[in-house]
Amino acid sequence: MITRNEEGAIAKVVDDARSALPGCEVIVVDGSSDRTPEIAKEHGAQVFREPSGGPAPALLYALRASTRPIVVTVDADDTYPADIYPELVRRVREGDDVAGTNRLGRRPPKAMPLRNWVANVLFNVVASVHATRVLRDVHSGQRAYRREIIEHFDWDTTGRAFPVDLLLWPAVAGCRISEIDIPYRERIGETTLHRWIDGRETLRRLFRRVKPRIH
Ligand SMILES: Nc1nc2c(ncn2[C@@H]2O[C@H](COP(=O)(O)OP(=O)(O)O)[C@@H](O)[C@H]2O)c(=O)[nH]1
Ligand SMILES: [Mg+2]
Repeated sequence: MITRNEEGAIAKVVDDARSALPGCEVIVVDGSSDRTPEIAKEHGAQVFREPSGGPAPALLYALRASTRPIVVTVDADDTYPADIYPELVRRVREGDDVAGTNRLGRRPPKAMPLRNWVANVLFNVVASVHATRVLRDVHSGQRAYRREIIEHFDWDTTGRAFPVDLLLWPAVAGCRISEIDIPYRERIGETTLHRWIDGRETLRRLFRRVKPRIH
């Protein structure tokens, strides 16, 4: 996970991950000015200072930080359910390249403002047309990845919408993907979402010709 000032949520998120996935390594790539990194360490996480450049380079650093064959991501704000981790990992063990989660459902969850939900649904319609297969939540922060998937693409870590490509590129490349419907909770602490900037950045990623650069 990547963290910026998640003092109120980090202890629970780390504890929940460790109890849902016994034996997992918890990696936190942090850019906080509060006590998030100290708390994460106290709760058993390995903490790294983020490289410069914001959340996308931090996330790529986190994805590459472990040598385990399956890497799971989550926001450190307690919005995602911990009890779904074992199912995500099971799916990758059984052949998925990416097992994602879908927060959007048929109507907006209470924790998501209507206009965010509508924008997210539209983003996924565009992504699905682009990938010629159904994608439901290109902005989800909770997914499991087969390690080779992370290593096989030359990711674009500019801007703030990197999770979009983490699902879209494998989909376009014909990788095996699934998404599980999950409930989405109210976050602990303040969001870092910049609605308009992040929306524009998402559209840039969705509309450009996807040329996954496989190493
Ligand atoms: N290391 C690092 N983490 C960040 C940064 N910006 C956001 N995060 C973390 O990225 C995750 C997703 O951010 P969040 O505010 O939840 O975005 P939202 O889910 O779109 O509202 C959270 O765990 C944040 O703490 C950053 O600049 N650096
Ligand atoms: Mg979040």
